[in-house]
Amino acid sequence: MLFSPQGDHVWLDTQPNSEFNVPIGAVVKESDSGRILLEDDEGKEHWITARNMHMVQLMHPSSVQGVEDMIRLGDLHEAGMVHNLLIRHQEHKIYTYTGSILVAVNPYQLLPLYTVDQIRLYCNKRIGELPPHVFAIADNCYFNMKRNKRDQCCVISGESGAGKTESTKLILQFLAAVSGQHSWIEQQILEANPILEAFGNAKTIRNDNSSRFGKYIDIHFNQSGVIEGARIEQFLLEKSRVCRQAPEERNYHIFYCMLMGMNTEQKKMLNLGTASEYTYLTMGSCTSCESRNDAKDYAHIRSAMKILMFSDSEHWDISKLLAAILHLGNFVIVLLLIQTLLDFLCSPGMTRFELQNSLTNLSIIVRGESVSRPLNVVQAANGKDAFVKGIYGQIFLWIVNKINSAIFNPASQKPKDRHQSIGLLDIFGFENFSNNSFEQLCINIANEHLQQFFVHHVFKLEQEEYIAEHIAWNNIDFTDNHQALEVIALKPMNIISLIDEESRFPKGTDATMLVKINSLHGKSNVYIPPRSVHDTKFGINHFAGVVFYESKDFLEKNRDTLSANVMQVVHSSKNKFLREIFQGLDTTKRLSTLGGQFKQSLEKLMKILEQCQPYFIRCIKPNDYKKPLLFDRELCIKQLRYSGVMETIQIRKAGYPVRYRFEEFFERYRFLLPWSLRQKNDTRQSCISISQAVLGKDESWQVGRTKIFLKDHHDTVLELQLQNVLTDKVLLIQKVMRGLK
Ligand code: AOV
Ligand code: MG
Repeated sequence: MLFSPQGDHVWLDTQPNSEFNVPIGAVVKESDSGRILLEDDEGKEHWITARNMHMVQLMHPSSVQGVEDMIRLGDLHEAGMVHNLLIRHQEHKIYTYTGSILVAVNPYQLLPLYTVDQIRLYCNKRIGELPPHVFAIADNCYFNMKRNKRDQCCVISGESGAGKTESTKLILQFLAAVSGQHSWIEQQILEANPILEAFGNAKTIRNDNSSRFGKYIDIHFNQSGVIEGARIEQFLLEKSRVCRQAPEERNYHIFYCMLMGMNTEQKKMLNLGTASEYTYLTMGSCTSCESRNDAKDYAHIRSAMKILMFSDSEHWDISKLLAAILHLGNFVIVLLLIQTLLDFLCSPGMTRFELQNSLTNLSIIVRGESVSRPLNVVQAANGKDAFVKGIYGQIFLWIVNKINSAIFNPASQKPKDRHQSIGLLDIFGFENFSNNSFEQLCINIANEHLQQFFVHHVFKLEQEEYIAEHIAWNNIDFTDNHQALEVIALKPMNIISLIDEESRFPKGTDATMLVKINSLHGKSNVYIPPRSVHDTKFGINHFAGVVFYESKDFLEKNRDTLSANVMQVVHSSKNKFLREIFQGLDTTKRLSTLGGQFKQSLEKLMKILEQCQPYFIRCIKPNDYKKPLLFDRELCIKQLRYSGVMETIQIRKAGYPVRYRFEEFFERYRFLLPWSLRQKNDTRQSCISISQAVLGKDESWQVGRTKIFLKDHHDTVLELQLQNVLTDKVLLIQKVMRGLK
């Protein structure tokens, strides 16, 4: 390249061989004899002379200005992609398309993008008509549900703190607004969130409001597109957090909210103090969270509960159990007989003797008979924690059921009036902490499943269909995580099933489990065995990187059992609510383990998703410090790379994401057929005529054997034309009618 004049934009490649460093964008600031001064995207200056000129390349104009849809980038490489997101992020343009897939960069600040006016603006617009926005995705979901009479789903992915939950809430807010009724049910669906987040979200080091459970919200619409009801499916709440938190992390929000928000009298009745007084709230040495207002949140939780028909007594019952959990946490087993504590604990309905006995003795059922033996202090403490986790887990399930009973409308399930629905999937994002356990494994497996769903849809199904339809097509390579998923969770003797098998085996330990996994998967490139026989950490090569898991406590967490006598206490407790939340749960008879249940619910979810027309939102976390306007290129490149955005651009650029069967296409767009070409009885030819007339002969749509294949923007053009023609028709009819009068 020749020496560039001032103002030229270039790519600067300073570290060609480092893994996550790609050329950075730069602008020529000065140019004098034989050398130029560059300022790169991060504000750093570089002098370039003839000797290192090979590090510099001219930038394509599309990259200089940035593009709304990455398939329009002239520089179609990682550097181009990350630079595009970076310059847009600096201008608060956090949304960018890749075809119809939305990339959302977390702004970590409130932007004026979500006002009522913005909702109105995005309502009933095709993708590409307005700047990229999460509302545009929501609107297209809604539009396609009505147009295609098909259930839709929105799969929102990204690592912890990337913005999945916020995006989900925004989509819900949009759908509630455009479905147009401003009714009670819409308000109820929206208000389910603060309750679920209070009980299922917590501050972690990655995210001040981290979802510690997965959720799938299915919103049901009637034939006219009005919201009729909804249903929430939950996945695997991280129960261990109730008893233990890592440094700088908190327990579930609800505890802190309750302690900050309850009035003195209520707190006195429950014998409650401040958060710092409770072992279960102070394990992470962090009881407050800068970005949250616990007292204010409590007021919101209370009002949301009222909207979702929680009675005052139900709320009080929950509060009593939450208080009991906090007191139990402070309860040192050797001081078991401290009168005041026990008196308090008895108040929710257990007798002191029963509780003391159940926490300090272990009952096991041997050949139908219960055998009891005393526990040592450590075992008793573990038993207490298991009890507490059990109570909290059951409260959470009870709350989800309660919410569902308010928002679910059985009428929407009638087969005749088959509902149309939009499902929103918001799970816990991929996690890699310094210490990872069974919970992280489950979370990361869920993310593997989602990634596979994405790969399957965007790459596999699409390319298979081109071949089946005889479309001219050059195959695009993509990274498939199918093999990893097979080893971890799908094929016989996969890692999860080995953990499960060992959990069912009474003599199984974390060590024997590791031995089995090593012997079966030691040589696979997905599994990384512990370094020595004394090492208890194993690694898994996930699509988003290698994660090392501490195998200690895996089996206990997976078994997730409560001892028989704790269950006995619960069932004979005088506390009706405690009995109610455990109703139907007999853990001693339960066959399925936690991992087993989770696997089952994930597989069920994948089946539901497969029935839907999917939309994808890829959330990106721009930095690890939760800071606005800070864009860590390396962190972003990593996320773009593992989520397959680069390959997605290639396939979306080359491919045809929109396709119709000829009959469908003709039925919808027949009004666009020029008069001169009508009345032919050949649907295929009519489709071609419509496309030629509306899209142009030279445009890159294609005709397959049974379908017509279009680019995303073709769909937009067709829909806009159709709207115009139909409006013209209405105007014409109105004119004729007026003439007749
Ligand atoms: P996550 O759902 O992807 O993480 P969240 O949606 O909870 O992440 O986002 C984390 C935080 O980022 C939020 O609490 C907001 O402060 C901020 N944020 C995200 N999106 C926006 C936005 N559009 N506008 C303003 N701020 C935003 V996890 O649940 O941890 O995987 O398990
Ligand atoms: Mg979340």
